[in-house]
Amino acid sequence: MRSPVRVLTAVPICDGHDSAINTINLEFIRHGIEVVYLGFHRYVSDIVRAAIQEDVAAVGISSYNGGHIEFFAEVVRVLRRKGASDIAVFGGGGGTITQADVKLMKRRGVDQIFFAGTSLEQMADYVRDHYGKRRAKRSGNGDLALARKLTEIEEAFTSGKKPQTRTPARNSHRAQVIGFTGPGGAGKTTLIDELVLRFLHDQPSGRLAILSHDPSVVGEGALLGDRATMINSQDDRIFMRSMATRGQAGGLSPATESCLELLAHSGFDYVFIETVGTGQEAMPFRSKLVDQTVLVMNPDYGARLQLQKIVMLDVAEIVVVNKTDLDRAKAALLEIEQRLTQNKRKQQIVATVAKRHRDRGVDELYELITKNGGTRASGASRTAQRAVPTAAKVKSR
Ligand code: B12
Repeated sequence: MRSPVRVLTAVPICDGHDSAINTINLEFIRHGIEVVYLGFHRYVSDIVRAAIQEDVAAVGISSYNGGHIEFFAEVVRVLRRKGASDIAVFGGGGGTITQADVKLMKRRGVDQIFFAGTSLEQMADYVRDHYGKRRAKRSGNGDLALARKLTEIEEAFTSGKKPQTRTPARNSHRAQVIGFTGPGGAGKTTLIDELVLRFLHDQPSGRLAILSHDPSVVGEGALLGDRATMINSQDDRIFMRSMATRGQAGGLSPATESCLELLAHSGFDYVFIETVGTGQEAMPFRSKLVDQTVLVMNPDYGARLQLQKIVMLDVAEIVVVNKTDLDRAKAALLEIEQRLTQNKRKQQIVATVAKRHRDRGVDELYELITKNGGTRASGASRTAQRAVPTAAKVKSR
């Protein structure tokens, strides 16, 4: 079995027309394509960086506000300059792109432009027929080569082979790996992006990798949309890779462990791994996979009894109650604290409002993750501990 075709889609800088690309993304997914969506109002440099890191076969741009001749050509030019000329550039913009414009754009290396009236099916077929070829190996040590190695690992799993990965040297640097999990809608992606912002300020020469997951069925398409939320993470010091679960239940993909092993030994200071939104029974990180586990919860989990059923509350080193600006937050913090006390382990609770700029709870979480050298709880003998905010402290914020 072959891996699905992967493309990146985006809307250029100063352009908020995203309704066309949203429709096209959904049609691509329906046709078995994995779509990494970067969002609207995006710079050329962000598009090229994302295309390289995600190792997509092509970049699809939807442009309505003019400037398309220069913008598309610049994406082609920068891709070539970075050694990624095998990534094709295509797109559309309804009646704002004329036949004469397209002639010029093609001369500058754009592969294809679709005019108003083209059916969604025709465009999806074009992508599958033209961008589905197996990619050649890339040598070197940079992001370009790393991204291709990750693709090779994913492809090996899809075709049922175990990937050939080299065992890292004993004393080679290994990144701190932090696993983030929790139910859908708890705010994991926004929280990670805020932590990345703090990392970029705090560690001016450090590098961090993100491995982010979205759900998909075997052989089907997927919308890999975390980049559209992770605005701060679109930075040269951040390597981000979006993965579809490709049929595996539990929050991760069959290839996650091997990809993580590679990333952890690729010179990054940290690797943040984000699962898809998980259910009560999920325990996505086996002990050797991550150094610390962060469970991100929404205060609206229902009745208190529900907490007894969430397995990750027994396992996570840090429990984040996000969205503590919601009415139920104070009660949720008390209930979760009591639930953790039963475990008699060294677990921490942090209250955050990740969507709020400069949130103190996110600052505290960043400190916990980076400065304390980990909070790994090793035995049942430790007492439950709430180092960070109490419900009362949250109220006073
Ligand atoms: C919907 C729309 C809006 C909505 C946008 C909603 C949203 N979130 O996207 C609203 C009302 C908000 C809006 C606002 C504005 N709009 Co407006 N808008 C349109 C409109 C009516 C439709 C565009 C669209 O979505 N088409 C649907 C797509 C699916 O079909 P299509 O365009 O025919 O595209 C085909 C192919 O090109 C292909 N395609 C398109 N993109 C891609 C990408 C890929 C990867 C692929 C493979 C294919 C592909 O798919 C289709 C296949 O049939 C057009 C007019 C028009 N009829 O085109 C104006 C239009 C684009 N808007 C225009 C303008 C001026 C504006 C505003 C600046 C108005 C203002 N003064 O405030 C603002 C700017 C908004 C912003 N922030 O950037 C102008 C642009 C003029 C120009 N560039 O010279 C247009 C052309 C209207 C006009 N005739 O004046 N707009």
